[in-house]
Amino acid sequence: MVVKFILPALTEAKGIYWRSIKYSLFPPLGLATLAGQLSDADEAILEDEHVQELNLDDHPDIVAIQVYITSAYRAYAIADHYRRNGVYVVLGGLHVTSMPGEAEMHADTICIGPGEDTWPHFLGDFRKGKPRNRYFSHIRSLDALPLPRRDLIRKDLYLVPNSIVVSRGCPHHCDFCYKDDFFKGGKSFYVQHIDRILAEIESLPGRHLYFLDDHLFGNRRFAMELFTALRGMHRVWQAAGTVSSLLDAKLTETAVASGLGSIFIGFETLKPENLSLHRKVHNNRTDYDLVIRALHGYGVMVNSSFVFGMDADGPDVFQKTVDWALSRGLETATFHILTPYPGTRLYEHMMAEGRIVTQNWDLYDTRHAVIVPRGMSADQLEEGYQTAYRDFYKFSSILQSVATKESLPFALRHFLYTTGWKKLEPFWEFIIRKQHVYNMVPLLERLLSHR
Ligand code: B12
Ligand code: SF4
Repeated sequence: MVVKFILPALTEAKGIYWRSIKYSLFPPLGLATLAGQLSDADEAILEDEHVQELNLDDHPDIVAIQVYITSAYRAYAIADHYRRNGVYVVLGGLHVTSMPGEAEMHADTICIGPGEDTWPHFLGDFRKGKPRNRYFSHIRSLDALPLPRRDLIRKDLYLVPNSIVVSRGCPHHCDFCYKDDFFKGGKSFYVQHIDRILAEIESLPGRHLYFLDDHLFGNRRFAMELFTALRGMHRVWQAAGTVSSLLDAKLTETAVASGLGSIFIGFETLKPENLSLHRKVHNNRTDYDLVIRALHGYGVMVNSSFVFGMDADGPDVFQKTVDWALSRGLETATFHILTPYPGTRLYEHMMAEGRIVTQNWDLYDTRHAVIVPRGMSADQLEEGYQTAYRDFYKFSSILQSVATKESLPFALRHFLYTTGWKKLEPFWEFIIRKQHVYNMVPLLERLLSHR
């Protein structure tokens, strides 16, 4: 049986915000994970539209498509095309889970929730000639999961082929997050066995790892065990954690000793009232400085993330946030406009208040105001968002931020990391076109391991 896995391009990948490096970072790990569950007799094909042209003229037995909210329309068009040609189409992923009624109009089968149990269940039924229209995920365990089929991934097309996920979900319940809806009907935070993780890591070449887990530090015992085991493996790695978890000195020190080079933190907002409004209770505003100082003290770079347009935000939020981030020497920042994803509590809440202005999913890319904000107009919100990006990544701003670093090597590293990420677009374009992006990994490793 021939099974084709497709990751359709996000809207942005075809539009004015296209940044080739952003979409040449991570391979389609979710689909490679599903491919790992095929039998040896099956043939698997994996195509990622962010980095390659799709071949839509083939006729596999099954096409399995991953649907994100901002790739939904593209995914549906691909699905419709294959179905017209008589190919069996299965859709799954985040958007299918939050909008099953919409997705099933474009599929023979939809899978709701994580795919580790629904996908093999579907495959078994398909082989018997009796596939169902819908599969719901109930069993939440990663214990018997085969390794992802990394051989299907064109390693040369990605800067971070060594991305890895060792848990699913998160112990928290922020009201704007996809996770409570996605994992409903079962556990919403679970981890893999350490031995299984180490075996996967052993199989990854080079030193760099990027843990794509929502919250790698979310289960302290597990994280301690993992970081301790990683210590002897000479790796350098990046991941995401929360403010409160990273204040745990023992845990963070163990992470650093095992190769932590930079950490993604969702600070989201500088206003405590916004934090409690959105149930981001594990972020204590008074801890922000403490955690940044501690991480910089260990030589760990901070990739920060902020959301604009929460109810307590006024038109001054953009400048204040940028000024604060620069004064704290944060190495990178991503900014987002508050976006209520269907299925979240935020979505229900905004719907009930009549504040959702469009259901054009292409606009749910966190760059557009799809809600009526409280403290400013939608135009102010979109303009402020653009200004924040421009102001944070101006050369003068980068130098201001770099100047907060206490030693020359840290200042130099900060400069190279930030400019490399945001100021070298033509360079990345060239490297990606020539298919040399993977050759840049040693440089990234050096930047991350330099303390
Ligand atoms: C890597 C990543 C990216 C990469 C995507 C590259 C890629 N190859 O996928 C990049 C950097 C490009 C990216 C961009 C964005 N991202 Co992003 N990203 C992630 C991240 C951190 C990891 C994805 C991953 O690999 N997960 C691990 C694998 C194992 O899980 P999975 O892919 O979901 O697959 C499983 C299931 O979904 C299911 N499944 C999936 N497909 C299918 C298909 C079938 C047939 C079946 C049966 C099952 C199935 O089975 C798989 C195994 O369980 C997630 C967070 C997360 N934890 O998932 C956010 C996340 C997906 N991103 C998110 C967002 C908001 C964005 C941005 C909009 C942010 C921004 N403004 O920049 C942009 C998109 C820009 C745009 N215009 O659309 C949100 C999505 C919200 C939503 N409801 O869609 C998430 C959930 C983060 C969050 N916590 O809010 N992102
Ligand atoms: S901490 Fe992050 S992953 Fe966890 S619920 Fe909040 S936003 Fe989602």
